[in-house]
Amino acid sequence: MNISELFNLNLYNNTMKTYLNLIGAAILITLWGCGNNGGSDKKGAMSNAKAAEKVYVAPGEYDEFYAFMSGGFSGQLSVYGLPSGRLLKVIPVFSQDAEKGYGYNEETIPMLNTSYGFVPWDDAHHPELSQTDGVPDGRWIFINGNNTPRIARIDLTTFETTEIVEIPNSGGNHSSPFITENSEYVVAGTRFSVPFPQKDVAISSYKENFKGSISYIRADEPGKMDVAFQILVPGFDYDLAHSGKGKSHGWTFFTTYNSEESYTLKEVNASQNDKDFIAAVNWKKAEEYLAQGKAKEMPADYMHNYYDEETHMATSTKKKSVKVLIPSECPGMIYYLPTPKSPHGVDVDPTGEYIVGNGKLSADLTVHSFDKMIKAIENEAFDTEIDGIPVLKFEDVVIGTVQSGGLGPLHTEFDGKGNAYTTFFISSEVVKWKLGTWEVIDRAPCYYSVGHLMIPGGDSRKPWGKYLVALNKITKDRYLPTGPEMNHSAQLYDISGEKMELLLDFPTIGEPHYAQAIAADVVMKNSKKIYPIEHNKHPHAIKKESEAKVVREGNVVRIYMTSIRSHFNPDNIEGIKVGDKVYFHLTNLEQDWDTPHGLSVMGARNAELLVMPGQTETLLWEPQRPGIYPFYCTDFCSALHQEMQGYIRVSEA
Ligand code: CUK
Ligand code: CUA
Repeated sequence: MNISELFNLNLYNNTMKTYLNLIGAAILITLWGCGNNGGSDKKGAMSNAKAAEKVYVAPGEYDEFYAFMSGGFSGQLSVYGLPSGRLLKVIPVFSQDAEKGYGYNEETIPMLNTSYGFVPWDDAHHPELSQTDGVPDGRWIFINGNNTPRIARIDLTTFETTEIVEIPNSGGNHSSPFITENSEYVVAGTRFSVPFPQKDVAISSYKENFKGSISYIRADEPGKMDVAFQILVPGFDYDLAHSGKGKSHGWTFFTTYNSEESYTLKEVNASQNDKDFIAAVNWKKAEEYLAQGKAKEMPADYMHNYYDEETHMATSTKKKSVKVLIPSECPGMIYYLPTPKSPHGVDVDPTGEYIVGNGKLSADLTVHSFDKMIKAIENEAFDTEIDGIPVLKFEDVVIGTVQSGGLGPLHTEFDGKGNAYTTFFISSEVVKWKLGTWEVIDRAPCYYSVGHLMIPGGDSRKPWGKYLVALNKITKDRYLPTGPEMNHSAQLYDISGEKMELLLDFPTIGEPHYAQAIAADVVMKNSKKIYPIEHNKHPHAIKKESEAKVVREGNVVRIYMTSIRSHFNPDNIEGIKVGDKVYFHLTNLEQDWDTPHGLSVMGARNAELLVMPGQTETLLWEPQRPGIYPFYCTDFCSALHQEMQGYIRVSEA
């Protein structure tokens, strides 16, 4: 049985027992025997008291880091404190959210518009913090929608999703949204190649009609996210990416697999090549070509949605075309670096010199050198060309191989002290190794089947280091059983010493593919406490209780309502008829931190609002039958919260 068969077995029959037996007890003993630290108990942690002390955050005290974890199939982003592992918030991004009303209230429904219509659920994989000079700066965090290709911006002053742009000519927006050093761009490579532009063709015409795309999306100006340009590339699967930093600033590296351009799902077809490629894109060069007018304007349907914090409203704008650069017409813009065995993650070390390819069907990691790559390009030492993209020679770019002793490497992060940490899915462990010498220093088991890992700042120029979080795919027996579905599991390791030490397990929201963390003070100092009411430019806002009113135009009824502890104004509403479209425009007049009010209306499809201090939100209600309808505040706001209520009378049309 070869490694790729093992990998498949693991995916489809993933009980620990099955594949552990398959791999064989011998490997296990080698791997895990040397992975455990002295004094660890049978569940993998160091002595309980010592570990507890390291993760203990006393009541009323703050965590040292914010950690942002993707929600995977939940379409959300969750915020945890580290080292405590306490859940601080769940931010809806590509999901309707019954906690915050996102995607239910009229203001945020447009955020989930796409060229396919309203798509309120997506699969979010990779959060990526904005950067200045290659260091996370705490302004925004971006995350990809994988299914209906999109990228979102979350504003870290409010922890709310404020912008979503769709990616055209893409299917499965997986290698996204990795960021460039000054947040110039977030990138997006398509996982599925599709006809470019989309059209109705036979699937078997793949080689002729299907193309990949690599997109650069302008990211540094809120409200202006847009596809700056796309690069038309061969029909491989573009899996993951990371941008260069320091000396390699101006480049982005994308892993590819399926360089056979196979269109059936049988792995025998898609993984027969010994080497796939890392695509190295010189985006500064692409910018030059763009400025010279080398791009073709091609038709493309996509949507841009923006939530304006002053109007408290999202608007959607349709886009009709995109600028496309063709590699054969733009020499020097993109190269292929051969990389063994279906590389999954590609990670660039803090100096920008080492480009680590994690060949998921392999035991070894391949490290390429940026300097060697530049030299090979200068010498035009190309092996061949694919659709105008020069393929460099493997030996001209490779600088090291890490003989890990693990199986199924996926992702690598860095501690800023010359060490790298790589996850191994099949052998379920993290391996620590040294940059430059490629020697393995330590290994620690993960419970179970780790995917990504995250070190605070670990993909940036200046990692904070200190902790490592393993994001595990399988939970099994780690927590009290909760039926067939167990929450996914994260594990926190102390990496400040030579050996990794397991400190804590904590459950996560959805499936955390990737995560990012940042020193708490960087984000905290800009965090907003209220929306100033005097800045509220919502078209249906009212600024005082005395402005409350009910306005009818035909069958549209607008209720301009206020909330302040602890009453609504108006609180008795008559004159509503069956068949009316009733808009509750609720402005929360509070100006204190953490004093939202809710509004719920019996029988309303979108049910509830939750309005922050100084904000206006709108609930649409189309009453179906006559009667008396109570409404009330859903957020416990004062001792008189239970009295915060009212009645609406609905009459026959
Ligand atoms: S992928 Cu999930 S383990 Cu979407 Cu980043 Cu590698
Ligand atoms: Cu307002 Cu409860």
